[in-house]
Amino acid sequence: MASLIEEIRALGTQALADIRAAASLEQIEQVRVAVMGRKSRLTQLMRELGALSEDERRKAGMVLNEVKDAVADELKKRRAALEAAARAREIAGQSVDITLPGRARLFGRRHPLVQVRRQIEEIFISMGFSIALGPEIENDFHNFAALNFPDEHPARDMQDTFYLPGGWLLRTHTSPVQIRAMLATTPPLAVIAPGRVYRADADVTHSPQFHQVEGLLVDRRVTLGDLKGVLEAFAHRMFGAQYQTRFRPSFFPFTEPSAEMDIGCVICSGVGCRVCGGTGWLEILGAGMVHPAVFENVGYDPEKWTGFAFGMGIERIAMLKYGINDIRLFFENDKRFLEQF
Ligand code: FA5
Repeated sequence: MASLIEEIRALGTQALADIRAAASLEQIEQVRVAVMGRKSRLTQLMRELGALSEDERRKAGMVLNEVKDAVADELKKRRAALEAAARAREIAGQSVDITLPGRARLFGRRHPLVQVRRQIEEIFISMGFSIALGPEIENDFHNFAALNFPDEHPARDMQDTFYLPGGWLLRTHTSPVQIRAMLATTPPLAVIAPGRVYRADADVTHSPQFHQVEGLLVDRRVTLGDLKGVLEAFAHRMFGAQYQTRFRPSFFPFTEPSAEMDIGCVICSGVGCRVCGGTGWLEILGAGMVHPAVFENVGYDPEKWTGFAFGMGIERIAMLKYGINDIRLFFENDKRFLEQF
């Protein structure tokens, strides 16, 4: 009998040691089965109690119950401790390392032509011009006739027109927006018209589809001096005040007199290089005083109203500003090119 109680106590001591030594939830479950399971020695001893005398059964039963309670208690404590440790490890594994450098985000950019167009718009808007728009598919009246291009006049050959069926054409310049703006309102007015235009023309500085910005100002007693002042201010803001400008006589059917404006070569600063053909000057736009015939075509009295107009290629301005030598770069969507702006 004494040896039975000793065995029970020894089993208990061993079980408690095994429980404390369990290092994981799996191990603690193995220990539980080993010490309390149906096939364990403790369970077997429980069954064997029946064979003892009543007195012995009571004494041994008491010890057995004590040991079982202690073992169950220890199992519960150890399991709770292991679960807490496992949870702590899981949380530690999930923690955010705030010292890691962030992942760089890729940002898109505005196309260089859009950037230049917006700069041009901002400059003229700051001078009081507003933006006017017109369709890319035009008729002969707006693109040519109202702009004083006579029928069969060779001036039409200056602009290699894409004709469409039904008398339509792809506008060859933004000047038709002048006509639309004047037909839509009464003077005074000051508008710029940015937009896409088309010509059957392609080499390193000419593209079949390109962009222009038109300008038109109509008021009383507008002079060539006003035109020069506005365009010079524009050139200085666009390229920098260090560049000189000059006006050369030119011809457009819709302006009289007509001029082309040059700025000092942005590459060689006027010394003469390949880009400016050795002249030291770069042409940046066409301009002139609105031809009286154009005013008549839109119902404005040329005795009462005067005005100036100008037109420039956005690609050309962008190429000069950024030193780009091939117009096709704007349209190839090569990221290495576009990322530079
Ligand atoms: C005109 O188109 C006139 N409408 C400009 C104007 C407006 C003059 C108002 C007077 C008053 P021009 O054909 O020169 O003019 O074209 C103007 C600019 O467009 C040129 O200086 C050039 O920079 C640009 N350009 C012309 N053709 C192309 C092309 N195929 N590709 C890229 N840019 C072009």
